[in-house]
Amino acid sequence: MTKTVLITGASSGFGEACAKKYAANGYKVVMGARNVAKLVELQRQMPDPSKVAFAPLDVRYKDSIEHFFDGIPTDFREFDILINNAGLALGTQSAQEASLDDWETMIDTNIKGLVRITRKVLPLMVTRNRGHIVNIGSIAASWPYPGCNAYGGTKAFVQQFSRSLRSDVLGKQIRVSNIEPGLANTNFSLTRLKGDQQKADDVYENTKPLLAEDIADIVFWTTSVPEHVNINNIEVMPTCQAWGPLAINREMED
Ligand code: NDP
Ligand code: 8X3
Repeated sequence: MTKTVLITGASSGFGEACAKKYAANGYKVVMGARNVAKLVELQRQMPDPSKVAFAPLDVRYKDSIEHFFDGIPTDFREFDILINNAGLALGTQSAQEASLDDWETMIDTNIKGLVRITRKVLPLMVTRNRGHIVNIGSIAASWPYPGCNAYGGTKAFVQQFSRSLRSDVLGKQIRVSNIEPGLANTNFSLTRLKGDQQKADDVYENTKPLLAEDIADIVFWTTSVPEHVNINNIEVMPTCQAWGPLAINREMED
């Protein structure tokens, strides 16, 4: 039987690449995002547009989530895979200077959006005793850097929530995976830097970052291993990225 994958944040970056990957592999694909024009265009580009459905989705708002699920055609509602991908970073200022509004938007999107979507889909998976939830975390969950503050905090939530979900569904044929990418060239930096294209380009200058397709391949593989295998966590960086030394302030006064 044809499997169905639900992807949040499918209008760009990892979500778009995942939508294309699963569609190319014969899945029925359900896409949600705010940029509906992009979803229309994506559906048109797919090998079989009749196997692709979409509806507007803003994961920050409960009403939007309800309308999204109401708008999914009935023959697309048996979700085999949920890819909780919608998310963003806003700002790179240190914690004492960062915008509290930006922090709240990240929390509303990356945490509250993710748990609300999960809470809609997981009971359906439990009823069918099948399913796979793939959460898109970040290396920022484990490895802090200046300016990562609330963003890293949201992804640390995703990491621990993913593990906790596994504990809760133990005994069911439901898998949960957390994919944690590092530097990846998508619209992520343009969003984080509030539309400053030059600064966003600078983030990737003289690097060979991950591409959205790299992450889509990893997500697809994660859901393609035999059903008795659960990939708990994958942390992935481009080869050009690694950890820095611990920072030490050497200007301490006695
Ligand atoms: P993009 O900016 O390219 O894509 C972000 C996607 O999230 C878009 O489709 C956007 O759709 C969607 N989105 C954002 N806010 C909302 C919302 N309120 N409701 C619904 N959808 C929303 O970035 P990426 O593809 O890189 O980001 C995808 C995920 O990967 C995020 O969770 C991000 O934190 C994570 N990540 C990114 C990394 C990177 O370096 N690129 C590395 C590690 C993790 P729309 O605006 O149409 O709503
Ligand atoms: C995005 C990766 O390193 O910019 O989650 O935080 S990083």
